[in-house]
Amino acid sequence: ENNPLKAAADKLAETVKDGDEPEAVVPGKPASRTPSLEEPTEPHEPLPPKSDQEKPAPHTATGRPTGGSSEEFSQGGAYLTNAQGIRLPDSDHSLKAGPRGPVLMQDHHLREKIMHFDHERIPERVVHARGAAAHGVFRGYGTAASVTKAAFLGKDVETPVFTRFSTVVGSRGSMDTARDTRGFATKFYTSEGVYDLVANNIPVFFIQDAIKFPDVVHAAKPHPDREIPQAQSAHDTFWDFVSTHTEAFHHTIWFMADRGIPRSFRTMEGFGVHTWRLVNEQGETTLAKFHWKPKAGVHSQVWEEAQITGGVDPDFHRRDLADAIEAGAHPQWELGIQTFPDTPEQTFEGIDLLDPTKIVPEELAPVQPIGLLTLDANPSNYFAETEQVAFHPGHLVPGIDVTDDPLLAGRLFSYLDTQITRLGGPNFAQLPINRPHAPVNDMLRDGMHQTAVHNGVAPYKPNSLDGGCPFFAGSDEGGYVEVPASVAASKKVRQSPESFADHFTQPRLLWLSLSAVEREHMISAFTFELGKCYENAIKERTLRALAEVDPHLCEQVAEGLGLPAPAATRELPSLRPSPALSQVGDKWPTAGRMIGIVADDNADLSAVRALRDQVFDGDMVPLVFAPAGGELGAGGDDPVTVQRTFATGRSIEVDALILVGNIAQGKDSFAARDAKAWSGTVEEAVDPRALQLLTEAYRHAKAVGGLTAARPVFETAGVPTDAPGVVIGDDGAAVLREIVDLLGYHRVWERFPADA
Ligand code: HDE
Repeated sequence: ENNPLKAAADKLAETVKDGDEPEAVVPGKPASRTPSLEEPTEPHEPLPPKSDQEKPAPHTATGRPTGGSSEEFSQGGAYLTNAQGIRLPDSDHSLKAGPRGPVLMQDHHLREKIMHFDHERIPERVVHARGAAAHGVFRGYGTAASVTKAAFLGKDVETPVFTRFSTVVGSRGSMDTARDTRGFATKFYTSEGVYDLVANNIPVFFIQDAIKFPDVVHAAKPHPDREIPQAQSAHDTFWDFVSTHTEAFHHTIWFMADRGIPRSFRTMEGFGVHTWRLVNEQGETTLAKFHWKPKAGVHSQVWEEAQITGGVDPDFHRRDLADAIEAGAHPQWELGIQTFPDTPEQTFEGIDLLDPTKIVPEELAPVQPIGLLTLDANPSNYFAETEQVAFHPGHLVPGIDVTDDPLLAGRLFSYLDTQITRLGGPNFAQLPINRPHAPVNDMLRDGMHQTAVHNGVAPYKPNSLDGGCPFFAGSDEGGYVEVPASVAASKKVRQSPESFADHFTQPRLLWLSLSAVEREHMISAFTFELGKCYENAIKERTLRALAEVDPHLCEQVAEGLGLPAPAATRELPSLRPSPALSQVGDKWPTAGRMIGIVADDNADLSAVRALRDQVFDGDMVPLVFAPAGGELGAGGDDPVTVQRTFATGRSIEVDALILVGNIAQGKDSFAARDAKAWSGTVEEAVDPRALQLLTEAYRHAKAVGGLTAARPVFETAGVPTDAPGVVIGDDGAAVLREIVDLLGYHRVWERFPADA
């Protein structure tokens, strides 16, 4: 009945034409394979295997089928077995000569269990080691049809995707909130094969030529002698490199801006960085840059918040992504392109499009939306999916081609190469997460970890033994045909073009485009990072570079370092700012944001309940904070579940905070004792941990509110109740309404002293 060989043979019989002897192909009997003198010319499905090439038994010892989809290879059956499917009576005790005797070498179960465990880890990615990922769907708008024939961008075409976000420098176990660039890599399982958009959350890169990648990464990674610091750029080798290699400055200034400490993966932009070449049905080409725009808006943490988060919740971004998806708040990004005419110069408004350290301001070339990404499912196994996914900028579909960007050229080599080490051989495309959803007939054979059982005798072309299979596909059959772009005839040189030479105009453009508060953050970031360096020469050299960006920036950082501020070596250009580069100013949807509600047993619980319901009604997430776990009003009619105790919760988790009571505890209460252990004092009328929640949220420019009963907490904390973004009132619903309005701007930016 369910015989795959017969099915294949039947299918072939349908496609074979008169005179092709279809009757000769019957399961269990050898197919007629009289070699013809000429290579066959008609494409058709692969020939079925010969009888002596049949696959191994189609079922495992546990009764599971061996072939086909990924699930069929994973766990099944009600009993614990070893890897060979043998059922086991015990997996807790080694085989011993008596209960206190020596362990016997013949214990093959012990040996297999430990052997497998010993090899559970694979090498982490050399960069982007720490990541989190999700499944989703991409829907094309059809708006890109005039510039690219890529099928997945067609109107309402839905393509399954897998997106992995990452930090760059830290190891797999490092914290999520380090100041760093973030990776934003998406695998599209399109009908034409896999397309990978391997992007970052910063639109430019440190270097203009891939040959320098090991240098920048060695400089950013921990020092080779002590292997510290972990996941940090704030150390001598990084700033040594950046200050001596000023083409890195544009990328560096971007991650010294708030972009280096995103609030969430959900609030990051993504950038393809390089200029790509798009091709339409007519074969016409257009140059393009890819942008991901988050529907939730671009939003970052503030520095102290990021540092606290690194300690109290190193998995902050990973948790945030998974929780949001599980709660049904599916994050979305719009994919857009900036397009430029494919002229022989490959420049736009004087910007060299092949230079990956340059942006094209959106005001000069608008980002035009071409599709929507929705992440709607968490991985079911971190290792199988997030760890084993293998991205590669060279995974391209017809309609998207490369340019001569020298950084891209090196990437096209590097990603495949690194997977061989990381995934243990060349067959990683067969891993379930990497498998294309389009048919694969690649003639690649054997190698470490080969899991396919290939049929046929002729994995070469041309052949006649396998009926000429597989066939070539030209453009008309969906083949990937490279654009016959001209290559400049020139002498071989190790040189960059003169148009790559300006390292400071665009960093200045970013500085000039930021709001006052973002500039303050950038000054603090440079001051912190350089303050962590030991060598004065490195600080002084970096200050000289900052002087080429802006005198105020340079002077402020110099003051913080206690060093003289150098002057620029040239007259600084006056530039038109690009408002699109600032994260501040827009109003964004508040769905999916977290609201902390702080209460204790003495608080008005009906107000807590009402607030919680209203937060839910606004598609946001309420988190009830209280001195102890369990329930508020326990034993009553409608107790309130506590989600965070003062011991387990910190303000960093919430976007806004509302206090319902005055959180004052009797001296003998658990809360008072716990608070004493925490702060060494119970003198304050208000629990010191509630004060900390409030002062932190206030300092981090979050909207904070309270019912009138909570006024003493604000007074004891020294938080002025008339300050921007502080809302006190008798009506909880009204307080929440104002808070939500403030949340649309992400933070109460007016609260920061900003005179930059
Ligand atoms: Fe990568 N990069 N990269 N990179 N990159 C890797 O590939 C490399 C660059 C990016 O979630 C590695 O599988 C070189 C730019 C992301 O699995 C490696 C150069 C951009 C990820 C590699 C660059 C990126 C990587 C390490 C300069 C943004 C994580 C593990 C020539 C456009 C993908 C791996 C994931 C990962 C090489 C520069 C993005 C070593 C040589 C520019 C998002 O192959």
